Amino acid sequence: MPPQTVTIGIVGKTNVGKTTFFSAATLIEAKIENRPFVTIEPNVGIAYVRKLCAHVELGLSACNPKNSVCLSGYRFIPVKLYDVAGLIKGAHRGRGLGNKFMDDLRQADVLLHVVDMSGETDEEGNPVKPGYYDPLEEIESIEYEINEWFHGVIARDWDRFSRGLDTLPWDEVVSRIAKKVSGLSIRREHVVEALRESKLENTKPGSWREEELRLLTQKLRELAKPIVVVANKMDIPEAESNFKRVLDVLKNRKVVIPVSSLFELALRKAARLGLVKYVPGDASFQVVDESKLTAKQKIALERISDFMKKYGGTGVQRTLDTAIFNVLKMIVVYPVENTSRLSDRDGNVLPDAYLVKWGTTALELAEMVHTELAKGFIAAYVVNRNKKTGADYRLSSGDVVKIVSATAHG
Ligand SMILES: Nc1nc2c(ncn2[C@@H]2O[C@H](COP(=O)(O)OP(=O)(O)OP(=O)(O)O)[C@@H](O)[C@H]2O)c(=O)[nH]1
Ligand SMILES: [Mg+2]
Repeated sequence: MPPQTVTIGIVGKTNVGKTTFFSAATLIEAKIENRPFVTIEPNVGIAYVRKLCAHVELGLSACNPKNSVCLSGYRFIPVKLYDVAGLIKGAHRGRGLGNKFMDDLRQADVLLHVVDMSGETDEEGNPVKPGYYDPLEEIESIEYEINEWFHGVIARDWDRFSRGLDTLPWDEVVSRIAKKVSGLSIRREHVVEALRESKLENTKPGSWREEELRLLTQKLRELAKPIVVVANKMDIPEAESNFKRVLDVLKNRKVVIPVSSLFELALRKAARLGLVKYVPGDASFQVVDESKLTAKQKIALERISDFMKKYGGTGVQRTLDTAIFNVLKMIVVYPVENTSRLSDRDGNVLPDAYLVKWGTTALELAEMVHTELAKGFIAAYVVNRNKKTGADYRLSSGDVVKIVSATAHG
């Protein structure tokens, strides 16, 4: 089975720009308004992560992508994006829309926490003057709500569940816990690591106190749903000093990315209308025909251009790429059939780009391409390294791989 599409969840206080970020990344029209709780039902769409295409790295003139897109030499690989309703402080006690809707994010592999860096929305998401509300307070209080949601889901029924575990061998205990939490997209390796970090290995779950269970769920959240902070609305002047302060306070504890979702959305719309040439993630864009722009459009594009010079882009693509490549440490590999043409059987050059976990082996890749291929696995030929490797070879980003198998597939 091809690798499962990675899922990214967008979370945050209400009225901070979550849906604007979602629309910018997916170009799906969704309701955006400057008031709290506009989004109620989740928006689901496809966004893309960007990596230099292997056809460029290998000096080919072009490729024929099938499961992804190639734009100006960059391969864009699809990921699933979820935009849900907003949270406010006290959501776990039922304030605002509560936090039950967060269950829509059970499948998320990573969370983007959108924060209003300008401080122009108060604790409840109501519009106020820029600089009024402290985004640092927002980062902490909303993360607390996310943790409460996560803890609530895992701790539900814990007493009854844990009672039966104390007489079982440790390995079985781990398996039972992994099964209980699997609906939150938590893998067994996350459970093993979280138990280790909470120093709960080889102890009796029935005897864990509330603090111990909390520590475990906190570690599980950090491992299975890591958070990237989206410092949004950086186009508003008041955001800049807030951003510096937030970075200073958080030091290297969190990944924080300066973003203007509003500018990215405007730019992608302008590109769609043919007014500008813009490849998402680029640090600049080109106006196609100056004479076709209205005075208003010119001013808006100039502002956007200045912003991009300052921050190296709008930050939306950078956020998605950071979440997938740096935080989840995923890599891109290209399975092929024909090693001289780097193509599939039909001659499509580098048709598929697979997003896989760092550490994935050649045999695991064979399984993703086709289970039959894996059954008859003989070797993997890594074209870009001109190297024949075995089942245990750990793939590197950009590898173009032909699986040599005794069982022909297809
Ligand atoms: N200046 C500026 N405004 C933004 C930015 N992103 C969003 N906004 C504005 O913020 C307001 C709220 O945007 P939404 O995208 O609806 O916010 P949300 O977080 O989805 O809100 P709810 O669904 O109601 O919780 C709108 O007026 C947007 O235009 C940004 O990067 N810069
Ligand atoms: Mg919304």
